[in-house]
Amino acid sequence: LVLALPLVATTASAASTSRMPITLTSVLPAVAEAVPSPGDDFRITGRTTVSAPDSVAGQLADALRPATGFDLPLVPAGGDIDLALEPGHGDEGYRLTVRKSGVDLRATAPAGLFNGVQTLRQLLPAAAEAGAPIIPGGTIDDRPRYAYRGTMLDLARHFHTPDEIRRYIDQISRFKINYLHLHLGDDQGWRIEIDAWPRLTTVGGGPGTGVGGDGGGFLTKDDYRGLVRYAAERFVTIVPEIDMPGHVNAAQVAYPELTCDGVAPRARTDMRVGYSTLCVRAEITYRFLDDVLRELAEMTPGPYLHIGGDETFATPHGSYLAFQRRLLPLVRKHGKIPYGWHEIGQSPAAGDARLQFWGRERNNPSVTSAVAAGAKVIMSPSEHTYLDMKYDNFTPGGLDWAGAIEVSTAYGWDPATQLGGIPESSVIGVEAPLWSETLRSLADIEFLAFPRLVAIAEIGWSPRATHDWDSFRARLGAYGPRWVRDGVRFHRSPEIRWS
Ligand code: TNX
Repeated sequence: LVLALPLVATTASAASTSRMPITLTSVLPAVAEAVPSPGDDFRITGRTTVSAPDSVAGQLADALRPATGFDLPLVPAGGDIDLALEPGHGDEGYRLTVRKSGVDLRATAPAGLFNGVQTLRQLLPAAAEAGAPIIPGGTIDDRPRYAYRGTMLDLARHFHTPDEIRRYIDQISRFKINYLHLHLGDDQGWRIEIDAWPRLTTVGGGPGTGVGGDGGGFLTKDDYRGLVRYAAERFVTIVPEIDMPGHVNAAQVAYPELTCDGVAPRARTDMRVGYSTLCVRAEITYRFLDDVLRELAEMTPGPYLHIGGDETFATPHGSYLAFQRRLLPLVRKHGKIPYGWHEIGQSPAAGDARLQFWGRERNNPSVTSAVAAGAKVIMSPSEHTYLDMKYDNFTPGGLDWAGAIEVSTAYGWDPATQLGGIPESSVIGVEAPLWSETLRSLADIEFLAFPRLVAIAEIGWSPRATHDWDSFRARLGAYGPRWVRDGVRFHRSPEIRWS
């Protein structure tokens, strides 16, 4: 009996989980407002038609067909499921109205329709076999808390292919993540083709350029442009990063003239940080930066160029400030807003730059003064958002310098109050970085990103008042079968009851 009891309890709860009905509030990240109307469920049948602007019609079909098993023909307008643009829903918001007679999705911009489609796909069963194709009745009014909801992928420590990046974009965009920051240069490798400096990639992206000497590779300009386009179709903006003045060993192996003594350093495949620096007093450094930033800006439609600026232990403080005084105006000259790790806030030239706060301290004087002078902040506190940290002592791969981060830790913070000394209005969003020292495959990436990235997505999208751990963990547990369906590897966190 003692043994039987827990077994009975487990069976009962598993059964009740799988029967848990999908409701308007089952969505990840939580919607801002939902008014259920139980009598108004819409049933999709073989005769259901859909209408949508071209920019989202394909996505809609992909979302609805597998969940229903029906063909759902597109009609020019007035379909049973009708997507259309209208004013009043903000840059990314939408209204979804579900009645017995049909479903209306309205948004001001295509990005809002896309977000509504992501919601809609979660309101349907995971697959045609998994339940009746019913959309729960009622109305959702949804919009983001923060305009910037990002994740970062480190291509420098280990290269990841365009195919892997596209699959990652598919998955992150389901949770309304709208920025993908690509860390393209570091001590171990350089991953983006620059015409004016070809050895950056022929040498810096060659075979063996990665932690442990495995991997290597780089994005051609065509690869990069293709990724920008693919991401844009999913309303994700690419943010390219070249980390400077530190984290530049691979560039210096390729071009020894970027060191002060002109001597090529040895190629590095270890995980240490903080030993390399560009030569701040050499003019060639700024010709190099001008070329790199110009070519990056030309192929990047998004507003930001990320210039790194972290862990510059080999650059004396005065040199760091002198360097930023030249670098920050170069970014603006090429028409972009400078974005960097929060250390760039030490520079009086930061102006309206974006600072990515990755610290664990609750107060940072140089961030406070940069914000007072016009800078904005993206919150990536490492003890909550670093996707490369282990979940617990048993996690294969990952690092642990910022502590273990289980799902509840990724969920348990507020971007508005995490960092003191700055007004809430200076925080424009959140980002979860994934450094790749220990990662090789897409499965490695997925395992560390999911489910924690979903916690960060909810912290960034959903209103503060909706944040609730018990609600989040129930919705997350119910999402498991969708990752299984999509072949996404994820951490079956013991904190979550997975269905
Ligand atoms: C710190 S966080 C770094 C990276 C490492 C990472 C590993 C930050 C701005 N810099 O160089 O890859 O730790 O977790």
